[in-house]
Amino acid sequence: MVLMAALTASLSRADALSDDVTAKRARLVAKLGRDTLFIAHSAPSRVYSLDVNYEYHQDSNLYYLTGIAQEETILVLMPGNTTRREILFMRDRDASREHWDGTLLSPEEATARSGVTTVLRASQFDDFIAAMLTGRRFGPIDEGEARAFFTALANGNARVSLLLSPGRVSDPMTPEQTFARTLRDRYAGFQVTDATPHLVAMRLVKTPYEQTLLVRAAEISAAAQIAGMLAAHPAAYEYEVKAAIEAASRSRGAISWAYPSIVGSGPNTTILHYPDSRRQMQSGDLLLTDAACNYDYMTSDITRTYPVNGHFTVAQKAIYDIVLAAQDEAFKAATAGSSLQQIHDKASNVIRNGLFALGLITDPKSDQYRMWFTHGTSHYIGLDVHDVGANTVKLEPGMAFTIEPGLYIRQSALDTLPRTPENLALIEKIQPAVTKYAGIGIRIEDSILLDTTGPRRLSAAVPRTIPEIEALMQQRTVPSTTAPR
Ligand SMILES: [Mn+2]
Repeated sequence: MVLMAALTASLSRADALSDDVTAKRARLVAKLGRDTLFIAHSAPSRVYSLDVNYEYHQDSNLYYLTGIAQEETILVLMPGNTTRREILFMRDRDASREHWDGTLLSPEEATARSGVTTVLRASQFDDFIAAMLTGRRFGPIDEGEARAFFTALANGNARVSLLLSPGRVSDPMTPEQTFARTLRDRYAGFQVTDATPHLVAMRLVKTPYEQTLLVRAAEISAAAQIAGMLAAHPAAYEYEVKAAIEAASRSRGAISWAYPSIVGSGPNTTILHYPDSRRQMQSGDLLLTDAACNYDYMTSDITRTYPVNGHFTVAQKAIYDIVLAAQDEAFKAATAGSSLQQIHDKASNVIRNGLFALGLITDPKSDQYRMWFTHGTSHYIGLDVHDVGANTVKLEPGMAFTIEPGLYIRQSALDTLPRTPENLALIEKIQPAVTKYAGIGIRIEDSILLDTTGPRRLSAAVPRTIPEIEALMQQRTVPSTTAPR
């Protein structure tokens, strides 16, 4: 019975993935047009050192369209074809390679997972492209099948659509841009177009299947955050909390972290992406944990900040209350028709007034608050933790994002101000408050799914208010000895 039930559950989940990605491709095909050949490549593997690679992570857009996390995978869409509008190129099977690196998907398995029925070998891809871009048949794609594209090519108005979105500004050329140049050099009769805007628009609104994964990713991450809270105590090291968080995620089936866990105590709470986690915590410290998991390629994003001894100081409470109030106000603004920009504006207003009341700025209407609130309030989440989409997009049900105001009081923020007369006057006025609160960094971050009834706080299970946090911290079993380890 139990085995049967498990098998049925895993089969229906595979069906749900296959149905989801098949529907996504159908929507993309409808946007592309019949004169188009669309190509999406998998992510390359990345070397960690010598012959060791980083854990492989599929390109988000390719995963979005296929559900396939295997290297050397290429998806081709030909919307004008009579029947075979979708073709998948998969890495060639190779028994000796599979002995080292793991089993590769068979064509049947690739079809079952992705719903793409035409599966060819990756080694055939170059010949396939040469045939298509010169109007010749290749395997099952003959002249009748591809007539719409071949006609467009002969008329010089075919399109080859790629995911050309720029990488980081510092990257010279993405592999996709290099590929586009090669195609232009070798073949003619088409224009290269960028399909990225279509993918961005589609990825912004999560499908029902994606929403179930997102909810689960947040549930697991919430349990992990609580495990972190229970592992924190004076004399423990930051890495012990990090290990507790990541163990809780992995043991619940998460693939990995959604981003490297940020676990910083004391002055490290003011470093936005603190990477080290080597410090020994002390009574009186705050601990900031920004950590969440990747569950089946869906990410969440949660941050909590709490006192390692279980009790906030008066100064810590003062800053915490501002950030919490900003988050509450932002949450109220997270409705359909609003935008991430508007959410940020609401949160910023609370932050401005709170900082002014504590003497940390002198003008709540100015940009002074940016010395202490050094990032935005929200970003989309999804396949990527900082998922695609602009902050000005009108929010609608199915969109998912974070709400994460934060304040980071650092003496260096004053020390690095240009010594203008205005700044010198500002420094003189706020230095006492900065001294009082220096070293306090607080961020409160939840993962939000906007559904038809309003914003849902997917990470609500993690204590967030001061009484909730202090109550949970009472449940810790703190070691009685604090001998060095
Ligand atoms: Mn975030």
